[in-house]
Amino acid sequence: MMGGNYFNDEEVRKKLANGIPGREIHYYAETSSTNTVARELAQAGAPEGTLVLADCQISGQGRLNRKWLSPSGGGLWFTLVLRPRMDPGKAAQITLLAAVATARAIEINTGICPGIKWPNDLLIKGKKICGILAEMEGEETITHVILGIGINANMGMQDFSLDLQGVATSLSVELGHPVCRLALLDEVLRQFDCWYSIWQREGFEPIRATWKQFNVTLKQEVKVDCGDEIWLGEALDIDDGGALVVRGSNGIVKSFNFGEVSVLRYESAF
Ligand code: BT5
Repeated sequence: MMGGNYFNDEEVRKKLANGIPGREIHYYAETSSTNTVARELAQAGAPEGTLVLADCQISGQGRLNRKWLSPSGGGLWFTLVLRPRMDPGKAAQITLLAAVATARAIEINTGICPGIKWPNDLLIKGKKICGILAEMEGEETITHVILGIGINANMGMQDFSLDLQGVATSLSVELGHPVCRLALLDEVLRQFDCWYSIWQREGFEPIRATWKQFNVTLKQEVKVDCGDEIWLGEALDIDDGGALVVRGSNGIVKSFNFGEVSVLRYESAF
């Protein structure tokens, strides 16, 4: 059963405005994908921090054209428009930053401490609870980053398709009761704003250190799919840019950037 605490437009504005004054909020009962809407708003000049939230996404997106299941009442499906002032090479760090902020918010809000699987999955007992999709626009300078976050808050097991039932979970399944999605969103936004300003001020190192505390990928045997090549090895570290450093079974150490690869499998540490 999903939570039944459906969003109400006025409540969204009232609750979230308390935390972050002046944030532009666009709420939809139903939309295609909050990333698509946010991209259009960003191209039309929406300010940094603009939030697009939907109760239901008809065509929620994962990476590499994969689909993200986002039914009404089941979760938090939202996107932030960001305008970081930095070179495009560093913008990918936003994925790790968002993972840290979301993991921390879930821990504060529910008491459950999720693990972060590099680069963009949050897991509970090895099952996916949250996915992050950061899309960057601009070449020499970044015009904007579209940061989409999906959190399975109140999905019941029967709300997942059969192929997801073994690999996905929700906060309500893990807790045994529904969560208040708006209170959780409020905490995610607070954490995100906090970590985002740390990142702009101090760079990636504080994010990297906290990411490592939540991580469930390092010291694991991983299988990295680079499209034309599969790499097997041990995940050693993330480097100072956020790339995953893997020692292959042939002894060669190689770094992998997000967007190019995903860790397909790891032995759960739980
Ligand atoms: C992701 O992609 O994990 C990024 C998901 C981002 C979703 C948010 S929701 C708000 C915003 N608007 C959007 O349209 N998207 C963002 P990836 O690592 O490629 O994982 C996708 C895979 O996760 C799918 O192929 C499924 O196997 C699985 N999946 C789909 N829906 C899921 C769900 N609700 N919970 C857990 N796993 C899911």
